[in-house]
Amino acid sequence: MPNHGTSLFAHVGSRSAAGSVASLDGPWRAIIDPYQTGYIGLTGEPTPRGWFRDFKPRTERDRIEYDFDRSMVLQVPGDWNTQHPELHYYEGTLWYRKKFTVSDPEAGRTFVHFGAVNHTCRVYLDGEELAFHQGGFGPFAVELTGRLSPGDHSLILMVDAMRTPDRVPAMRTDWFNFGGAHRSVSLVRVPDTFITSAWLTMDRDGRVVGQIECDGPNADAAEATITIAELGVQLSVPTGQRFTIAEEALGDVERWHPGRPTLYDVTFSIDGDQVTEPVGFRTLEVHGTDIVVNGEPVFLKGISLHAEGPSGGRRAAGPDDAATLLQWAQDLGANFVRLGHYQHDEAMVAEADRRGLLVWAELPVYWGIDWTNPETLENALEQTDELVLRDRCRASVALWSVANETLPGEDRTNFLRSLIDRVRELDDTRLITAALFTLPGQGIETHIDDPLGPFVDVIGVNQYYGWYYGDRDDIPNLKWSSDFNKPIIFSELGAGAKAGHHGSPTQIWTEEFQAAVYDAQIAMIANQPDCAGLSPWILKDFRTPLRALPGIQDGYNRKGLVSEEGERKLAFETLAAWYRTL
Ligand code: GCB
Repeated sequence: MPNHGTSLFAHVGSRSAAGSVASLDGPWRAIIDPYQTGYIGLTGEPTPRGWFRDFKPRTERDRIEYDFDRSMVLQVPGDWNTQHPELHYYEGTLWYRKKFTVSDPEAGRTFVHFGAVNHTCRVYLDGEELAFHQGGFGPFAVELTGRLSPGDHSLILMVDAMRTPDRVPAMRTDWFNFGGAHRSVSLVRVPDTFITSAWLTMDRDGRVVGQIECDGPNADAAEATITIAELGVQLSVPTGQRFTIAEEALGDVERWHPGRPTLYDVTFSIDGDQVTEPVGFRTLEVHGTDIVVNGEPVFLKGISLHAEGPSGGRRAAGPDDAATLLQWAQDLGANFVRLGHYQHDEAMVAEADRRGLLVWAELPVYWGIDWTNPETLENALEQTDELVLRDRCRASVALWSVANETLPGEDRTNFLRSLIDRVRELDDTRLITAALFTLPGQGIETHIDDPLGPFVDVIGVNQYYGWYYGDRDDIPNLKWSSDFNKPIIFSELGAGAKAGHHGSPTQIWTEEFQAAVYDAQIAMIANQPDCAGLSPWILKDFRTPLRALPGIQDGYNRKGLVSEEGERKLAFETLAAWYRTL
């Protein structure tokens, strides 16, 4: 079912700093509802007396078979799975309720904004359904204007994390399907006509480009001003269309560069509204098989990450988790992070901006997508909008990745081309990539001719020589080439090891085995002329139902360079030592 009643806006972070955001984070009441009893009546149709009405018995005789006030408490933001033992593997429907009190009469417009809710979410205010959203990692907002008179209000979410074949992602993922309101929820107040999205970035030719979108009665007439106080810049720009500013108009602007991130506070104003975003300016190009930032070829010394917190095997949320995880990446010597396999928290990308780390941002188009289903494509496009519109102001974001390990075929290529076209429409300044699936070559040479190659700027290659296939001793001699004369990034490689498990380098699951695979891969990658970087799999062990081996995996993918609690394995230093030499 397509999304309805939702809208997108990009500046919750900056509006929060300006004081026009009220957090709804904290304790919410929750009811587990595996049979959707709160939604479906006796006849099998949606019932108007569903639990979203938040009814209370009015007489002694009244039969109401639920009670939010006496139900379990869940913290938001947070996945539900790690908050109560009975929810650990739960993927069905769960109801959330937050009561809040409005004290002032309404002025302007109010939205409830969700950082992300996995996977589908119906939003109800005071018993009325206002919106439906599908997609577990993108932000969305629902307008509440006209509904918030002073007094108490009940905000209810019906969230369903059930995997289905038509979803994005679909049935099988090698990560845990954490359910629930796992990112912040807030009430955002804006004026009648407000800025929904303000974008400023540097394009491949060093021009500053952007677009400001407004919504409201005066949106069409709105004139916008861009102010960068630190540079003494004030410029008028039109709204609702692309504009270009010569770099010279910004005066003595210092470039944002990996490792040397300069950010400027840029204020976008229209009559009655303004947002301020930290913006960095840098060029990003591909020259043959090089990735070039600000005119210099940059080798991407990367690491992949899941959005899992630094301890406790739970969904990551907020600035503290982002800071810890990205500090670990920097301890490794990384200048690049692959934020796999879906859109990460806004705080993560903002933190990468501040730390000068380049980012690969990714859509959850992963194994087993229903390529020919138009609703699946429609939802993938909605998720594309959410990904790009939220973060296209962030200098750190260098690559938009449209897919991971999808099997070549015409339907797949058509689907992914639609996503690529949409990304380019929203942001033609960054590089587009996809992590391609490669199978072991016939011998030591692998030539990539995936039909998606012509449509991306950078070829991502996931390969697991020395782990799923291939002889470790052959790895240093492997050769990689493609039809496309484009940069290749080894977007995945790695091996599993249980932290603290030691033995010989030939003994699987030991730290020594993992480190030996890294040694061999490093020897190989150092000699690949087309390779512009790597993001080995993965920074930290992460939860996944696919990994069952007792005593070793226990529900975790063990390819982390650190354990799920952050203990470093030997391979951490193997990779760090190589990165220090580059
Ligand atoms: C892959 C997938 C990744 C898995 C990894 C693994 O190719 O892209 O999601 O977790 O392999 O560990 O097998």
